[in-house]
Amino acid sequence: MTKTIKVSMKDTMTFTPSQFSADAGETVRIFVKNEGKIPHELVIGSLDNMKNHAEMMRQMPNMQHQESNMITLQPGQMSALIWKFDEPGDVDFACLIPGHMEAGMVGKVSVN
Ligand SMILES: [Cu+2]
Repeated sequence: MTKTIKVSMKDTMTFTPSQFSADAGETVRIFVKNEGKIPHELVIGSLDNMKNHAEMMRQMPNMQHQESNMITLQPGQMSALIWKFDEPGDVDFACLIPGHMEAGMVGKVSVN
C-alpha cells in the first residue's frame, strides 16, 4: 500500500509539513507543490550528504540534475516523488537551491 503525503514549499523557506512519519518498508508518494515565486526543490537524504551537494551546487549554479531522490519545481508547479523508506530512523529532506537549506528549508521524516 502506498501512503500519500502533500508537502508545500514556500518562499519563506519552509516545507509544510516539515515533519511526517512513515513505517519502515513503506512506500510514500510525496506530492510536492511550489507555492512560491522562485524555484524550490525537495531532496531526500542525510543532512551531511546534502550539505556536500549544496556546496557543489553553489560552485555549479547552472547544474541541471534530476535524480530519483529529488524533485525540482518552478513556481506554481506540482509533482510527485515516490520514495520507499527502508529502515527505522530519521531521514532528512531539504531544498538545495543555494541559500535555502541554510535559511532553514529542511524537514524530517520519522521512520518507525
Ligand atoms: Cu527552496
